[in-house]
Amino acid sequence: FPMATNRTFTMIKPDAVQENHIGGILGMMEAGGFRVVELQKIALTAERAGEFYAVHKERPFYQDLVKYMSSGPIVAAVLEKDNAVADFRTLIGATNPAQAAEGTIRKKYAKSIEANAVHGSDSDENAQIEADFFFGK
Ligand code: DGI
Repeated sequence: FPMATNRTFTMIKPDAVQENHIGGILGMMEAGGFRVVELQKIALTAERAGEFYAVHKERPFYQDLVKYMSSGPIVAAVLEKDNAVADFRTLIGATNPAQAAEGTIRKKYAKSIEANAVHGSDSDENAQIEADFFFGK
């Protein structure tokens, strides 16, 4: 999938989809200056979720994370904005919602460090890998 430094990859995670927050979350992304380039609602099998989070394989929370991310459909998207990766990390806020800043997506929608509403790529390189994972080479 064609990525560049002005693109990032995101997912709206299962609990946020289940609780009808797709529109609210996409709205915060658009209000934050991001344009939706690609969008797909899809259910991940445990195997696919495990593959997506393979970098966390050795972490104690890996099994729980895989189970959670395959517990219901997610929404995957490619977003476009100048300085996309860094600006999007700012918009979503800290991994742990207890530490997420006011006005961030996780502050508003995350329920716990695991069910934290959204994913955002942490580098241009990973944004490319993650976009390819859902939207193909
Ligand atoms: O890039 P982030 O999503 O902000 O955070 P990360 O790459 O460090 O971790 C990926 C996901 O793994 C995170 O969104 C939620 C989950 N996670 C991270 N740390 C913990 C965790 N889940 C649990 N249960 N406990 C943790 O300490």
